[in-house]
Amino acid sequence: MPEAGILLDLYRRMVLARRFDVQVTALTRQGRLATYPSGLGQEACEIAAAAALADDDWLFPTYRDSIALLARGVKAVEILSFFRGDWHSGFDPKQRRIAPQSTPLATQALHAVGFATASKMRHESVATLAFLGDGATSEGEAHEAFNFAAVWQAPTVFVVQNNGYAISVPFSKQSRARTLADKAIGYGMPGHFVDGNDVAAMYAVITDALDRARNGGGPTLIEGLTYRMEAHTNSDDPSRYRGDEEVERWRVLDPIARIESYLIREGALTEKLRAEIADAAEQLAAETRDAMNESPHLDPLELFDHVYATPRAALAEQRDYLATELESSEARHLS
Ligand SMILES: Cc1ncc(C[n+]2csc(CCOP(=O)(O)OP(=O)(O)O)c2C)c(N)n1
Ligand SMILES: [Mg+2]
Repeated sequence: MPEAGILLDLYRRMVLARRFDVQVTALTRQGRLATYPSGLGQEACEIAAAAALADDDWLFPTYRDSIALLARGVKAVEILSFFRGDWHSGFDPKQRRIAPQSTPLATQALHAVGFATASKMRHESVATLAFLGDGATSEGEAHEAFNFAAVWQAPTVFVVQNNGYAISVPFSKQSRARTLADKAIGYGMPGHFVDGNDVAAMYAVITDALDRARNGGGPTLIEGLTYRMEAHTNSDDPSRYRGDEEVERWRVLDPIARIESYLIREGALTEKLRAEIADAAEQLAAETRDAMNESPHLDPLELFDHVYATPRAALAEQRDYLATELESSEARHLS
């Protein structure tokens, strides 16, 4: 069991993450963001991974993992520029050592293995951690990443968040395997099936796997069994494929409530500290709201920058066409 100081830090980051997540979902309803895949209910996996990573390690996240970025220190407004429809990620990957959030399923797992292999060849002591969903494990890229990570003994930790669904497809239609962690045997790496709503367990298992990776022990596949409490994104209606009883069964296993009651029982979390953390979470929500209520100043013509070092004629033509369109629509607005 990690020591109380670490558990308190995990608890604090989970509370902030949840408040952020709830706030962002509200902002999508107000039309301030195009889309948001919520991590509500998955805080134990997300925060344990973010906290277990060393400063020099790299995180390879998916669209689902915004709260892990937050927990690793990326500013809310930088995370959200992507979900506002900006065409590139709003944060500098090198600053916090986080790759851009990947939407094409499982591609980030290959990037994590490639990056880790390069680091190993340079004799650096760096591990990479790739998040994947349960559905993503059915992609060819996941197989390629698992296989070559094991063959090359890449310092990569795969954290599969089995949240029960790939949009509307339940896990029972995704895999016949007893657990996804079992698949590790076939690739020749250790696999761990973990209660993904137990932050202490997730933190302990991920920390060990990262240490092992950094010390030349190769990759590990970790499956955290958890649940997506919200819709897939704000454009999904989960009542079409799952019942309220199932959601309520998982609500009882809420990862924040579990660690909170443990820390209170142990005397580590006082009422004063709990209130301070709640205040910090409210402040984060208010800052996020304020930042999102300002409209971004985006230049649609930026789309054409950085495509080619020397712009091609066809692209230059399209750029001119868009510039004329924008000028005339501006003129229409002004008249
Ligand atoms: C290669 C690819 N195919 C299909 C999609 C469409 N898609 C987006 S999310 C998703 C479900 C993924 O489920 P899972 O891996 O369990 O992750 P979760 O959303 O539950 O976190 C699908 C099929 C995609 N983004 N990329
Ligand atoms: Mg899933």
